[in-house]
Amino acid sequence: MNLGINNIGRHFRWLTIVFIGAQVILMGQINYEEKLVPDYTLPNPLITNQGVPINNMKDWLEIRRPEILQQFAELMFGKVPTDLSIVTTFKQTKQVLNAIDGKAVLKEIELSFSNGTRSIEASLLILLPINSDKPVPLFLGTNFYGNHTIHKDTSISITLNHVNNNDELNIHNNRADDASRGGRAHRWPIENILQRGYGLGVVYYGDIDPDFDDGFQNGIHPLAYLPGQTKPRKNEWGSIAAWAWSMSRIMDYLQTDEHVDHNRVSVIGHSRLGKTSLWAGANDQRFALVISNDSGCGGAALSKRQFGETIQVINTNFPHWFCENFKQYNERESELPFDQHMLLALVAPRPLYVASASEDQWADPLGEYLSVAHAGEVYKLFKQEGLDPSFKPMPDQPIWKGKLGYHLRRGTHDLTSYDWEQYLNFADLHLNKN
Ligand code: GTR
Repeated sequence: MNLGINNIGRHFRWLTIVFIGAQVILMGQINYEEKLVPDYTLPNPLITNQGVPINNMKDWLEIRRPEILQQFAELMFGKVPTDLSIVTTFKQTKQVLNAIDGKAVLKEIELSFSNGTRSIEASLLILLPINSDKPVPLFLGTNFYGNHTIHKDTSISITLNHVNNNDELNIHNNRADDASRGGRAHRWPIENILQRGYGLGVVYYGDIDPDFDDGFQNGIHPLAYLPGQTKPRKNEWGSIAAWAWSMSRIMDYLQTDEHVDHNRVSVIGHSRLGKTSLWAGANDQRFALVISNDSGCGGAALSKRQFGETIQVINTNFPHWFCENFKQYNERESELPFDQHMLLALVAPRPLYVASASEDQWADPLGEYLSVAHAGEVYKLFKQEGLDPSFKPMPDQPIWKGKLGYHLRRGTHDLTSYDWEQYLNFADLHLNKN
């Protein structure tokens, strides 16, 4: 079995140090026992930092929501630099009228990010149902190994940027080629998505910022440096915030695409990219539906439970994901002025779906459910039903109340057609597809 760096933590339970090549992976002391979860108090999303209760939608939207958003930006994901001088331009580089075995119109849009002296390019792949005569709702997602991995269709371009090696996908020397075409197709049931009347947009996250710790020398970050600056400030964007920011730039493009109904765009991501979709959806209210698949620590899971992956472990193994300020909470979860239920609450009153997998204890499925349930307090302000925190979700029995959806899929850490089936049904219900 090839565990790969990203899966190692799922297989070791106690203090473990693993050597992979030159890299040391610290797993820390991982708790998987419910009875060992420490006593914790969740901050109330409906009380301001000054202790003022929030009891109406207006005060939530105008006072408390910006306050929470600011805290997550400042202390966890990192702010997009305020003096950002990156200009994003879009250019359609390809159109194929009968892609995906004649089921889709395929477009590729080149996104170019430039600060005037330096630029990087990313490729947005858009697939639209072949016979749609009106703008379609669309799922927008990020992928781990390149757009060409989501389907074997040879018209999909292969990224020239750094790709993390993966033996199963035949990716070596950090370069992708034809050998990995369709290698992640099981995560993207494209035919079903198209057949249900939805479009799909995907971007390879490494086009925006390669996913390894290089001190922020490659990808989008250096484009924002002021003269003499060599890394983001302590409160400035890590990689997740950069990936999420790019989702918003893609949304800028989608607003100009007459084939896409930009009022019905759902943002979706799995695992670290589920953390990304949550942060994108929290920041950008143009996303009509926000979906987090197995996002775990730093995503939907409550940090203060310290169940499965912890802040210290994630910051050690992936020092580039969050901002420098977040490291002060390593082994200090109790001092965090927020928890992840407040990140989810930032999506309110828009529909939100969180999913877990029963064998993905590393991501703390119960902590993910509780997070949605506690975010419900804010949805209630909008006269929406919430989920009951004392309820124990059962595998393969989705729980939907009001604008909130949750399921615990039986199985391992993955994005499967079962997950997608729920997301499509939920989108049908909430995005009023006709
Ligand atoms: C893991 C990491 C998780 C999750 C996952 C993934 O190793 O610890 O937080 O993000 O990677 O993205 O696949």
